[in-house]
Formats: sequence, C-alpha cells, structure tokens
Amino acid sequence: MDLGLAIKERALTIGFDLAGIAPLGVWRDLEFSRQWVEKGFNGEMSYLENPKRFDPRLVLPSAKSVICLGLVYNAPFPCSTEVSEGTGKNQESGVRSQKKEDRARNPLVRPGPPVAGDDGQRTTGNGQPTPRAWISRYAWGHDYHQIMRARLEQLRAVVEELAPGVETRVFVDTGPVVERAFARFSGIGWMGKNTCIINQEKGSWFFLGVILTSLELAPDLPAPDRCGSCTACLEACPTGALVEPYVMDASRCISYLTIELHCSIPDEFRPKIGHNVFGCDICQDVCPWNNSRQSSVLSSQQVTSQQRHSSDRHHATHPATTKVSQFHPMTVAAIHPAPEDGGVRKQLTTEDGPLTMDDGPLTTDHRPLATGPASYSLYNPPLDALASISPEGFRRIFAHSPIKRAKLSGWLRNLCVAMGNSGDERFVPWLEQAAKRSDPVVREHAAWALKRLRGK
Ligand code: B12
Ligand code: SF4
Ligand code: SF4
Repeated sequence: MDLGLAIKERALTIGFDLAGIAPLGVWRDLEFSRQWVEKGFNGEMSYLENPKRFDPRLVLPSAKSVICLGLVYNAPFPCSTEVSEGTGKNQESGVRSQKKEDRARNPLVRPGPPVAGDDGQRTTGNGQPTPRAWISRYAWGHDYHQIMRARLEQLRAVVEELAPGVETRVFVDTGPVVERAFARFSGIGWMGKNTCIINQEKGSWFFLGVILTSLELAPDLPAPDRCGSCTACLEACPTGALVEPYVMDASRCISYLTIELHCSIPDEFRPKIGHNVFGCDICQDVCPWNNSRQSSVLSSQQVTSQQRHSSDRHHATHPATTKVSQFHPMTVAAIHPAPEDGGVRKQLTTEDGPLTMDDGPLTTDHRPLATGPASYSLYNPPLDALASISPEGFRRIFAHSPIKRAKLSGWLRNLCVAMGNSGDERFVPWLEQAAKRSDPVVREHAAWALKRLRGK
C-alpha cells in the first residue's frame, strides 16, 4: 500500500477525524503570512514574527511533506448566535439574532443547557433573568494541546515504524508553523472567508495538528473553495476583524482581544465584545457549513457545478460532533458549605444576596457532571456564577482548560466588559470591588463597566 495512504489510515484509527498530506512548498501562503505580519495584523502576538514560520526548512531542514490532522471538538449544543444573553440591555455586539422560527427549525437547538440543576432560567430574587456569558466552543472542555499532542505522538511512532530513519517534527498550535497554510493544501478542507479551515462534511469545529516529515509523500488534492457567494461571516463579525474575504486583522478579533491581549482592551471594541468572556465563535456560528440545513441550500445554490463533489450528499450529517468526551462542556460545581463555613454558600449566587469578589475561602470546585443544583456548565454559563469564582478557584478550575491562557487578570478584565455590556445593575457591587483591586487593568475595566451601567 502507498505509504501516505497507510499513514492516513492509521491516523483515523488513532482517532483523528481528518488526515491529509500537503507538499512542503506552499510558498505563496507563507509569503502571505509574512506580509500579514508586516501589516501589523498580528497585534501583540510577536511569536507570529518568527522567521521560521515562513520557511519550514528552518524548522526541519530535511522536511519534504507535511501530514495534516484534524480533530473535531464540536459538542452539539446551540451556537452563540442562537442563545439569549440574558437581560442584554446594553448589547452592541452587532450579532444578528436568528429569527425564532429559524431557531425552531434548527436541529442543533436543544432546550436548556446540558447540566442537571441549571435550568437555563436562572433568575435573581426579583425574577429577572441572569445574564449569560459565552465561552468559545473550543474552550468548553479540556485543553486540546495535550489531547492532540498525545495522538500526534502516537502517529509519529507509526510513521517511524513504517519508515525507519525518517525525521519528524510534531506541532499543534504553539510551534513556528503556519498550520492552516498546509492544511488547506492537504485536502482536509478549504480556507473559508472567515479564515478557518472548513471540511464539507465536518464543518470547521476541528483543531489542526501537523507532522513535518522528511518523507516524500504523494500530496492530496486541495479541497475546492465552497464559500461561493456567501459573505455571512464578514457581515456578522461585530468588530470588522474580517477586513476582506480570507483576511483577518487579528488585532480587531474578539478572540485576540479576550485571550491573547494581556493589557487594556481598546475602548472602541469593548461594547462590541458583548457577552464573550473567552474567545468568539460568531463567524463560525453563522457559517452554513456548520449548519446542516443551510449548507444544503448553499450547496445547491451558491457553489458552482465545477466546485461540487460527489460526496455532497453527505451534507445532512454535519457539522460533525466530537468523539472526545473531554471536549464536552466542563461542569463547575459549588462546594456545599461545611457547617463551620456558613458564609461561603452566600457568596456563590445572586439568589441570596449581592455578588462578592472573594479572595478568601474556596467557593467553587470542578466536579464530574450533574453534581447538584449549584453546578453550571461552561456552555453559556451564568455571568454571576463565573464572577463568583475566586482567584484560587480560577487557577484550580482552569488548570487543564484553555481558559488559563487569559490569566486571572485577563479573565477578570473580560468579566468586567461583559458585565458592562449586560445592562444589569446587579453587577455594580461586584464591579465596585473589582475597581479597588491592585491590578490596574482590572481596575480600569471595572471603572469602564460601572460608568456604562450607570450611564445607560
Ligand atoms: C494566531 C492564531 C490566532 C489569532 C489570529 C487568527 C488568524 N485568522 O490569523 C486569533 C487569536 C484571532 C485566533 C483565533 C482563533 N483561532 Co487561532 N490560531 C492562531 C495560530 C497560532 C496562528 C495563525 C496564523 O498564522 N495567522 C496568520 C494568518 C496569516 O495565517 P492563517 O490565518 O493561518 O492564514 C492563512 C490564510 O489566511 C492564507 N491566506 C489568507 N488570505 C490569503 C490570501 C492569499 C492571496 C493567499 C495566497 C493566502 C491567504 O494564508 C495563510 C496561510 O495559508 C494558529 C496555529 C498555528 N500555529 O498555525 C491557530 C489556529 C489557526 N486557530 C485555531 C482556532 C480553533 C481558533 C479559534 C476558533 C479559537 C476561538 N474560538 O477563539 C479562533 C478562530 C478565529 C478565526 N476566524 O480564525 C485553529 C484553526 C482550526 C481551523 N479549523 O481552522 C488553529 C490552526 C489552532 C489549531 N492547531 O487547531 N487564532
Ligand atoms: S472570531 Fe469573532 S471577532 Fe474574530 S473574526 Fe470571527 S466573528 Fe470576528
Ligand atoms: S460564512 Fe460563508 S463566506 Fe464565511 S466561511 Fe462560511 S461559507 Fe465561507
């Protein structure tokens, strides 16, 4: 059997959802990446300026081909554009909510969040719904770097077994490799106008991993671009980060602003961030290829016949859902108060009183699913519940989550922005405490949020 084919088959056995082979010489894309950085589109992500990124031979001199792998992380819960933000009086997110009847027809929409005890109708004493936050789909569960790397190492062992003496380098996300440049030439998907790699059967909710190898493997044919005349992602982006089709100014992207940026978020973007407290899914949520009903329409109306492919009939099956249970939303459960610890429960919820920002006793814990009424999942979580996580709780709960990347300072900063955008004055006491914290970034965003809430 052809060596490349054997490797791809073993990749699927190991548990990857997609596998393809790209040539090394994707020079036009790598040059594009270099120019992209020169334009300053990388914001403060200086690691994207590493010259090794623009020539994979600087990473592995013997490199000849690139094995590209995809692992689906999509847990089948409704999109950010389909859920309520709570009271949402101060929203300026620019997201066009789907019409009610659209939501009703959408097979992805299921009532209520996936945790027993959290009925999705969380209210405070006066019956007002509690605003909900949005955490990006990729960060609902366990950190993907470890999961991907373990599988990539398994595949690397296979490659070394099949071709003794081969040289390899394995990357997922953090290395000096422009992963999407190779992915889009490996047949596993095309690059959408939202800049994500999209697979026509699986959608775009998948992570990428690559193995640079000294093997000269036969490359796969690139997948045809199936965006057609659609521009839904460009229109939906609240911050105008998709400056033209296929090009993102990352310094405007909510994912960058809430995760990668470690200082103050420019004022102009804060109202547009809406309830996104970690990352943003909007340009993927609106993509027809992540919605089975709409993608069939796109397939029949907007993609030219030359672009069509025999497997179009599989559309109804996507977007694919993950086989990795660790990517499902993590549940955070309140520790029920010990008898000698009577005040702790009160700090957890707004039902019983005002929120506090507590640096003292542990108020939250991460437990297995469905532990009790005070548990909530990271899928569309109540903003007040996130605010009740103590600094020590943040470190412990998110120890194995992508969310730790924001660090406590970025996380509290993001909560302040979401609270300011919520229009809900019940956050005032929490924000007043945040405005006294030693961290100047948190203090300044809390002051901004207070002004926004009071001036609404
Ligand atoms: C920096 C980074 C970000 C930045 C910038 C994103 C961006 N679009 O550039 C920020 C923080 C905003 C970000 C956000 C997200 N990211 Co990110 N990110 C990266 C990282 C580390 C580097 C990307 C990069 O090099 N950007 C620079 C641009 C120029 O490169 P590029 O987007 O890959 O662009 C290619 C095309 O744009 C193409 N191109 C574009 N226009 C044109 C025009 C012409 C003429 C040509 C020739 C080429 C061309 O050239 C480039 C090379 O092919 C990669 C991991 C890696 N090491 O590669 C993950 C990665 C791209 N991110 C990923 C994910 C999952 C996300 C998020 C979904 C997370 C979230 N929800 O918050 C969002 C998605 C936002 C989006 N619409 O892209 C996945 C993508 C998976 C997929 N299916 O595509 C990756 C691959 C990580 C991984 N290993 O899984 N990310
Ligand atoms: S992730 Fe959000 S902010 Fe970034 S480009 Fe997509 S829609 Fe715009
Ligand atoms: S929303 Fe439309 S234009 Fe954007 S990536 Fe999806 S299909 Fe392409």
